[in-house]
Amino acid sequence: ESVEVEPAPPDVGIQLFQLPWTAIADECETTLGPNGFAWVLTSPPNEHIVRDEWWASYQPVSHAIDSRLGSREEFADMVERCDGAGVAVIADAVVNHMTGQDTPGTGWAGSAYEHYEYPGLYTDADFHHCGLTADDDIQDYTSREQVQTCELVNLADLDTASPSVQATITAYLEDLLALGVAGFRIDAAKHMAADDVAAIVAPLPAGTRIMSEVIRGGGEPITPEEYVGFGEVFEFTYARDLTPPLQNGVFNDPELDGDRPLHVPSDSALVFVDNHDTERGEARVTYRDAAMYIIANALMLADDYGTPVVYSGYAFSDRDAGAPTDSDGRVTPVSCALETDVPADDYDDGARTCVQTWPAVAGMLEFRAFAGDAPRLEGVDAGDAYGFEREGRGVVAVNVGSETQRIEIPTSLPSGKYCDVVSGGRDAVVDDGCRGETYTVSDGTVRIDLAPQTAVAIHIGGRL
Ligand code: LM2
Ligand code: CA
Repeated sequence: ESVEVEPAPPDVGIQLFQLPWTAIADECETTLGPNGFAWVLTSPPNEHIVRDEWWASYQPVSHAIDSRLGSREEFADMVERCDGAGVAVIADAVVNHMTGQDTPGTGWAGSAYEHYEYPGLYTDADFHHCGLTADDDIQDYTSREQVQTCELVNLADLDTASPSVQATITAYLEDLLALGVAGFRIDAAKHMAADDVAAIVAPLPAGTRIMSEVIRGGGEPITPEEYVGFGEVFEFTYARDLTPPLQNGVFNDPELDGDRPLHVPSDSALVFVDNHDTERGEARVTYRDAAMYIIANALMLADDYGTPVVYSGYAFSDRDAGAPTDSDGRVTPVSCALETDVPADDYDDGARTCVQTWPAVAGMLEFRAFAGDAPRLEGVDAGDAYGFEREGRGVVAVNVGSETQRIEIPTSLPSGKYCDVVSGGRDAVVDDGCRGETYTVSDGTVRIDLAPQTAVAIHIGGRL
């Protein structure tokens, strides 16, 4: 009768958007490590133009690791402290382009630059001048040549096919590896030929994680599949597919025997509910609606497809607004407190959402640790509710409607009383009780009465 299942730390990442290195180091020790995150994705560490908007980070003026988010020393210290807490660091690598500024200037760390001149680093000959559009900007996303050799919103487009440009970019990535990072998000990867990215990362040590951002676009010739040969890719289809059921309560099981149309294979896929671009764009479910956000994250973290990346940023009403800064212009370090930063009803602009501390999120990481590689079984639909089992390991159920909904899910979990990790968080079993709700499995079924807009998740490690 007794079932012993050892939890295995899941490969789950978290993007801490525009958070300074000193604050990420604190987060690794106080929240990310304890809650079981395997890695953290930082914002770009490169020297950038001096502007208040968050997107200054995406306009490099040199490959110096010195930015509004912290110095090189602070970056190195963060990696060391995160490693000590069991959290690897993935750096956002902006290497498709340099700035989009037409007028010369001086960067955050003092480097002089012009649009196509970066002294000691790149000169005009190192850039594409595509000559395909009036201003050399990308206009037609159905043209591979435009997307990869013209300029993305005027950003000076590096000639990434050039061996010397490739070598310079590789040296930048090697510099970050020397500071201990485990890998990279390759920003705007779609705007570089897959062969160029492959050549840039080929010299890096085996095991370096390469996470290409290739936004899948209908009718576009460049696909994420082109980039899986040398690493993982962010699969934008996942969040897009997740949204309609959350809005209309009509859940359709994904192809449970492996193939999901318009998805890269599970091992190559990084999945997310939203990121810093989509929360300012296409995402319909964000921190602004905490109940639905928790449901979306619970479904993602319970799923057997892909490597989930949780997102944690700051509240904003102006899409360009940067994170709050100190008087010296550096982004203000803010720490989230474990178990106290539950989602707020309403955030002031600039307030950190601290999603890494939400008990429901921490509880779902624990669920995933127990779910391991158990397959996702066929789901059950009941009104606006839906749920599924990870075979023999756990059951998740959600109700996206405005009425309480009963759902009965067949399960091979052993009979008994289980502690819900969404309401209870991680380590919810205490002194033979549960910090959250409890649900009973009997005769191969669990019956759950789901309050409006809630999720419930029970797992094999949470039997009372
Ligand atoms: C990305 N991935 O492919 C980033 O995730 C995304 O956040 C970046 O856009 C983009 N690609 C380039 O790295 C952001 C932001 C843009 C911003 C750019 C450059 O979403 O709004 O563009 O960074 O900082 C801004 C202005 C734009 C202007 C451009 C150049 O919004 O109007 O274009 O700077 O000065 C003339
Ligand atoms: Ca390009």
